[in-house]
Amino acid sequence: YYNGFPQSDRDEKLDMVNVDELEERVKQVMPEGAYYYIASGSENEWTWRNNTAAFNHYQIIPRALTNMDNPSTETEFMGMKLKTPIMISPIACHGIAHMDAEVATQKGAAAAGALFASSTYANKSVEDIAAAAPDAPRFFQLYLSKDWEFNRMVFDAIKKAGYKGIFLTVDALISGYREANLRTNFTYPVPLDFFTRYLGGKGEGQSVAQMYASSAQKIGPDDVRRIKEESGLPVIVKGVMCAEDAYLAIGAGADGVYVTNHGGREVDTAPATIDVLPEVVKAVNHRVPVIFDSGVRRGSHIFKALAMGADLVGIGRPYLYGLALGGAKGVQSVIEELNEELIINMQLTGCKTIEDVKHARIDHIRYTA
Ligand code: FNR
Ligand code: LAC
Repeated sequence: YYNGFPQSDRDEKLDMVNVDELEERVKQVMPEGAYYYIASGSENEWTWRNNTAAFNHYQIIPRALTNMDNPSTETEFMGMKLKTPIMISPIACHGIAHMDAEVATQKGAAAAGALFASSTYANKSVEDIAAAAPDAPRFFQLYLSKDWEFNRMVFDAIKKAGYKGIFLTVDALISGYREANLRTNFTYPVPLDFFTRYLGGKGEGQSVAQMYASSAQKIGPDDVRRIKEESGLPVIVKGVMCAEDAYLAIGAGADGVYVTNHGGREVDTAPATIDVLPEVVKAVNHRVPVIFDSGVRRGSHIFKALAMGADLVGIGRPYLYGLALGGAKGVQSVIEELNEELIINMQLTGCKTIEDVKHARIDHIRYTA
């Protein structure tokens, strides 16, 4: 419990047939406000739902007679060796799921050999997160503050904590219209470290709107340049949904482009991310790495995103459910479940390596007449 808010203290591997079933299991054990903060989208939730459904717009072409077995999901990203191309997307306030919050998530991601990204609005400090897995690959997701003293303090803290780069989130400078949070009057029940440490204020009791208000709403290419200069870290722009923003990001010196619609929590009726991935990949034209997320619930979804141009594929909600149900081992279980499904798809398409997957054939669905 934190201040009367119930938190899981579990640390156990999870049995599951698929990751989707975890959502229902979490609903049984998590306070309503916290559950619907996670399991909801903006406005009519069209994008939230279609992020997953849209994967059916693309077909994996099976391959046989390939003389291939024992596929491997090992991959490399910006010099970091990973056991899987599955990445932990940044999510605020892991303390609504587990008492060890981002420390447990980092442990689970490290055990699965996956890149972990912690949110500006984490409960645990970047120092505690790093101490949980000192040598593990880790990125920091930045909500740029209006206060550049805050920004500089963050850059200093994350560099000292061994973070390898920054995901600069540009698509959520205010919250989408999320009715679930209004109905439950959701506020963060567990203090957010950077609020407590740098921004003043207690941390808990912040509403999502207040949290966003503390960050900058006005953001542009010059900010990308300035963050790169002042942090000295690679900067990947998170929230690119069109060619125009890919050109702007790369033109500003971005070291990568992260295609996402924030899991359907921002602009409702924005396209599913898988449907815009081809446009962005074409615009990027192999100049920098591409990261993809939103709606990923199957190994086949990961396969498709990789084959359509992504270098890493992030998951959000599923690992938070794993955290709530099983702590660090629960997070590891979710990543490994999806990785197992990816391996099956690799075997059945003759893809021995992730490089092979990146060259696999995907057809836009043949609509029956
Ligand atoms: C998020 N996301 C997010 N993104 C970000 O850049 N900073 C953040 O603090 C958060 N916080 C956050 C909280 C919750 C509860 C959710 C569900 C999502 C977005 C996240 O990084 C990612 O883009 C989506 O979660 C991916 O979609 P799926 O996999 O959750 O469908
Ligand atoms: C959200 C913010 C924290 O989506 O990005 O809730």
